[in-house]
Amino acid sequence: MAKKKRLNQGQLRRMRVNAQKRLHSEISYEWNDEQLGKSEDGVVISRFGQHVDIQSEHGEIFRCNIRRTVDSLVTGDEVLWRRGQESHSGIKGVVEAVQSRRSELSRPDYYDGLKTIAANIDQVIIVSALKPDFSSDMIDRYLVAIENSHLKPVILLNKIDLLDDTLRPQISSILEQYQSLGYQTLYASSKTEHGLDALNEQLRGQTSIFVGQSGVGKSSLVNMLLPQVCAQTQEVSDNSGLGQHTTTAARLYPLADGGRLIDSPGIREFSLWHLECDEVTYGFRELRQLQGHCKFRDCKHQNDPGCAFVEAVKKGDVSQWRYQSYLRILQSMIEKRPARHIPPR
Ligand SMILES: Nc1nc2c(ncn2[C@@H]2O[C@H](COP(=O)(O)OP(=O)(O)O)[C@@H](O)[C@H]2O)c(=O)[nH]1
Ligand SMILES: [Mg+2]
Ligand SMILES: [Zn+2]
Repeated sequence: MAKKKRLNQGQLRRMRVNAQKRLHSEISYEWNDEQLGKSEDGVVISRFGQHVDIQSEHGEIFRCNIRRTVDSLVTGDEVLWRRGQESHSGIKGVVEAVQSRRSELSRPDYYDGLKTIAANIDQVIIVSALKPDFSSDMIDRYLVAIENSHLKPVILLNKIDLLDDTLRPQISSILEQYQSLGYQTLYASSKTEHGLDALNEQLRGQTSIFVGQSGVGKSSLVNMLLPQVCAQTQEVSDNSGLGQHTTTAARLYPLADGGRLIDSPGIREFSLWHLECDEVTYGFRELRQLQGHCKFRDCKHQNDPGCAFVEAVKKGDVSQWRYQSYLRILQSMIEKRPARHIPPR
């Protein structure tokens, strides 16, 4: 077998510089006014660095570059764009303006600060599954983030084909408790297509985003709902049980009856350190209403006398596991909050 020739540092560096130059000349292509058609409405399907895929009102997709005056563009953004008379290195138009957002879902990035994942969303579907692992802590973290974004959360348990007679009652009991807190819950299996109709019903006419750990089956659910799109899915390695990172950018899929569905990249961990403690409390519906009822204003809600939270747990108004999950989130915020600003890599 021929041995691969290894490139030295200088060659590698020159390759990188040339690639950068190529990229730069593509993205910095400046359209003249006469090369462009009239302004059209469009929606951002996906963003790749300095490029963006726009869906026109007629459903066609155009890869565009972005005017410098547009400062932030994410999946779900409504834009004004113009198509070019001809394409340049695959770029077929330019985005000139972005409409103001009805809503956005963001997550904190350790290096970049708060990053918007998608815009103009109505509901966030938290997808969980027995595999890679079922974690109500993870669901709670998503709920805190979603409640603080003032979006509607829906909890979906996927891969129910994996539930056996021991696990089914345990997991159902947890989901029922979320239901009693007022959260909508759904059961599905992208393998057996169980729950397809209910999910279609839930998504009808709305803009929804799937969030959840990598490997829970978000892209498989997209394929169940829209068999023609063939979203890329990944086998979960049976050894580690860990899902791999497949989807790199959030991607929007138009639904047949007017709704939109966004598949988001696997988010390994949903940090909450951009939130204040009060906002974490706000993210727990049953604790939110108790806020301000503790005896001491600086109550830590643990051993402090006259704590309304502890009282509510004792009375059974707040479940022990949700309260413990709340304390774990507060604890993790103290441990993981970056101590100082770390400059971008
Ligand atoms: N048993 C079972 N496996 C599923 C189901 N849905 C997805 N999977 C598998 O889970 C793995 C990860 O799926 P994928 O859709 O890529 O997950 P994503 O990372 O959340 O998008 C793949 O191996 C799928 O075949 C399901 O309903 N049941
Ligand atoms: Mg995926
Ligand atoms: Zn308290």
